Amino acid sequence: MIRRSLSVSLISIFLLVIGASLAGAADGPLVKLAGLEVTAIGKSYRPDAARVVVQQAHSNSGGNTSARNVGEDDLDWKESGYFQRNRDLGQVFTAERDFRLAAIVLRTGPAEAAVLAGSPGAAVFVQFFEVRGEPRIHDNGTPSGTPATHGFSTNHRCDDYLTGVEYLPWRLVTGGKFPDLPPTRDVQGQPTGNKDGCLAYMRWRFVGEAQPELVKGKRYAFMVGFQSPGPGQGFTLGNANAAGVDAPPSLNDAHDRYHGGWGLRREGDGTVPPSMIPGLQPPDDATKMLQLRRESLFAADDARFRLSPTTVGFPDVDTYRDLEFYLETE
Ligand SMILES: [Ca+2]
Repeated sequence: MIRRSLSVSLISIFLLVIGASLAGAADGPLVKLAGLEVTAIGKSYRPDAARVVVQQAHSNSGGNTSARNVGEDDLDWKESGYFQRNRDLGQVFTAERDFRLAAIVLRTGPAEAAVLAGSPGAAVFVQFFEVRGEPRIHDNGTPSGTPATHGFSTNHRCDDYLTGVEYLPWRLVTGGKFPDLPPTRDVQGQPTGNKDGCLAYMRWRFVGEAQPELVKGKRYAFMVGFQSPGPGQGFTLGNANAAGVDAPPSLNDAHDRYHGGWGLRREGDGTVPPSMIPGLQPPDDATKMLQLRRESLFAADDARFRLSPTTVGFPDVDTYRDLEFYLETE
């Protein structure tokens, strides 16, 4: 299991090593389309072999892999020195044949943060990217059995990340609302005890022109999130994560559940690494507060959707992660 054990000096060294230039804006058209409809389809889902072209059908039994978008006054302070960043989540996949994508089936996560109180009815989007290049694991060379260099995990895999690929913004599909799943936490952030929103399948369906035509052999990515900030907007996605595995870095070993892609995120304004000012409370200094808040909120308008996704995290848990997902044709 990944354990957060903070070591500020090690983090500083790591930050110097990886530099601050991993995240950036990506060129490419950003076609905006309405035509997203999101529905909850129950706790069981049997993929129809005639309609499902690509799938990763496994979710871990624990963990909160969260997408969220809250306003600046609702950001959650972490004692390690930052406001928890707003985040979109996604997945790279490979089109195994030419097809027109009608829907993505996703599953909420198993644990308590599956559906936060502000999620049902909130406007959501799906963004598509074309993915160019060949992924290479930037292996920091941390020996197996020793902690990640940044100190955020006891696992050696968690300071790796991917290079060698570009994510070109392609289409942004809006018009959907998060489905009416019962919240697993209430407006105060306390558990409701209702598990109906955990491990629940959702179909994110595209209507008409919003259905992308995908080309055999090409890599793409989809990313989902809340369009605008709002209180209590957060949900988790079920996924298979091999970041905690004690094995050499690999994107296609037996621990990886889907060799055609990997997990992705977009966090805050994209600053990598994020600024951190450890403390029980946020700093008093207004300038520092402004900076910390700005880094944790999404950029306005198109700047957010033009920000390149990344696998880099603290720890990096996306490189070795695949969402549970099913790509359906009509
Ligand atoms: Ca994978």
